[in-house]
Amino acid sequence: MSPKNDRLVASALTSQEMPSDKMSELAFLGRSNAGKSSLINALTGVKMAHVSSSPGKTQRIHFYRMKNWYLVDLPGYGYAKVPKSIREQFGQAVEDYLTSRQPLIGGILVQDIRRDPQEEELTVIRWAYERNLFIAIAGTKMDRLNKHEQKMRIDRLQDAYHLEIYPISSRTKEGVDKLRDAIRGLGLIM
Ligand SMILES: Nc1nc2c(ncn2[C@@H]2O[C@H](COP(=O)(O)OP(=O)(O)OP(=O)(O)O)[C@@H](O)[C@H]2O)c(=O)[nH]1
Ligand SMILES: [Mg+2]
Repeated sequence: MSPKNDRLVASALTSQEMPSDKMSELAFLGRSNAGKSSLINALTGVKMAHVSSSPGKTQRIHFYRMKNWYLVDLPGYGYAKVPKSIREQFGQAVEDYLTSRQPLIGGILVQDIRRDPQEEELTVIRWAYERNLFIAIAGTKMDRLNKHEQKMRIDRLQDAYHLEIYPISSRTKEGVDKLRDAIRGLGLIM
């Protein structure tokens, strides 16, 4: 196993394949290509999640061991080029995970700051509310916008979600510290 994967403890599709020690889990989820894996690597300072050169590569639920929790990288939804049968299989796995996984305490919904929320994002938020899970929005790829556009997009997502928006660039590391602090605020030690 390569050093970057030392923390990967499970790549699961079914609950039987997931860790059974009941340590808290925080999930990173969002549309394919939104920048989940890049954000995970920027937050942890470890190149542990695979950054896709072509989107739709994360097709299993990956569990990475942190000090007192598991960081969970969920497959990105909404990527058309992944065959439908596979898409449905991991779509179901993600839904099962988010709606019934007991150690799950919350999610970071990762979304390209330039995009508006769609049906899938709102569904995810509803699941989180139904279970009283922590949820925050990480608006990625801020480096793609100028200052004026950045402000417009942050305001827009704030209005759409009514949740805390963490504007982020995994490329320049802007905003990464602030999100890391929020995660620490949940009692999760990086
Ligand atoms: N400019 C810029 N590009 C980014 C940023 N974050 C991610 N990217 C790029 O966006 C593409 C997708 O990034 P990933 O981190 O693999 O996205 P993902 O959400 O994990 O994608 P899937 O695993 O396919 O669902 C890659 O080409 C990244 O280099 C960012 O903050 N700024
Ligand atoms: Mg990924």
